[in-house]
Amino acid sequence: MTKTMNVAMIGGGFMGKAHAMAYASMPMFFWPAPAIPHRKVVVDVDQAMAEEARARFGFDEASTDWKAVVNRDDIDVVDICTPNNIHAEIAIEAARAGKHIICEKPLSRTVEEAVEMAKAVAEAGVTNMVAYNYRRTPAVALAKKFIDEGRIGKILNFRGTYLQDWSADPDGPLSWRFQKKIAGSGAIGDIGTHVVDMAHYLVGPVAEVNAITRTYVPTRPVQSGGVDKLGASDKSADGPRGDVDVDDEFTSLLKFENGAIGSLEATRNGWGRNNFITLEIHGTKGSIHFNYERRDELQVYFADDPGDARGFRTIYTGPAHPYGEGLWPIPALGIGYSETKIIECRDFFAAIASGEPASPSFADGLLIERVADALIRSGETGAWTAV
Ligand code: SOE
Repeated sequence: MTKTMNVAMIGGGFMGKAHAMAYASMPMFFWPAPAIPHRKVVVDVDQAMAEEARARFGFDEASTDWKAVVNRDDIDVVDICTPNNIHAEIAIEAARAGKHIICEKPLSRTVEEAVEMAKAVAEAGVTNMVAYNYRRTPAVALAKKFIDEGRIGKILNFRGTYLQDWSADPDGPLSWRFQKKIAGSGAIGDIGTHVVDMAHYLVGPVAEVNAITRTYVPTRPVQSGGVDKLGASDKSADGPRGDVDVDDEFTSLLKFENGAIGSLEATRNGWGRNNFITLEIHGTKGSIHFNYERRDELQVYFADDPGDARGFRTIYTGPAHPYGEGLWPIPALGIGYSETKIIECRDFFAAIASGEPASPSFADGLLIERVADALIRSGETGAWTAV
């Protein structure tokens, strides 16, 4: 009999929507499911928002008191979908209460917070995961399989980008994502860390970075209402403006511990790019290319193909590939953002059920914070900076 586990979700915004959909759909895709997540309580900043999230996302109860909820005996899992500034406080309280924890990315604003979070979950012995979902795109997991099988040989170079344009308009609202005290950093923490996670997953730990960081838009219109407004949908250019004190964009060179080299860049100001996450990896025996905007496809080149057949081939992911057993029955029917979150949910509950560590864990999230911190410091000094 599959166990039902009660989830308390803290934060009912964009990420709350993605996680709630995953809780509902995960057993529909992956059966037998490792557990049945039950949407027990959702917490938001005021009663009206919490009640709206409850009704919309299918939770039994709404609350505004995360501390009380996290300490309830009938809660098994705490899901942190809040802005970054309260990840640490909630996670540490939840760990002390013995709850399994999934936390949205980035794990924290600073390395210091991440150290405390990793320590708290290790001491409590609870399952812990950071929601870096893109590594769970089947094509990225297929790239990992080919790398682990040695199909592209020893990795020599990793080139990663994450380009978006939702903040290219200087009159786009001052989301919390532009405020250091809430976000910790800008493009580095918000989207660059996704690519660092995939670099760690596919290549190995980053050892040293050299970064250039830029803030192009120093002030933005203060946004109205309590809900984060990504992008320019709520323009109020004539209203008061507040300071942006994080990076808009960075570009960097990388050295990996295993000797591979590479580059990583991210921006939310790159007009025309939406969720342009690209990975290009070459090794001694072949190459891999992935672009999230064509996420059903993995481009691979194997140097050991016969000379007259060499060339990049396109593999459309489907039942023969990672996670294919639970997803759709025909290749290229379409992987979406939701599917990546459903797989993440399956892997998180599978880790709880098996007692094996989840991945990426808070300890992995801490390593990513160390890279983010090195990128910020290198951006300030211009020097090669050890992680
Ligand atoms: C905004 O840049 C954002 O919502 C990120 O915070 C997410 O992590 C990314 O998946 C989509 O874009």
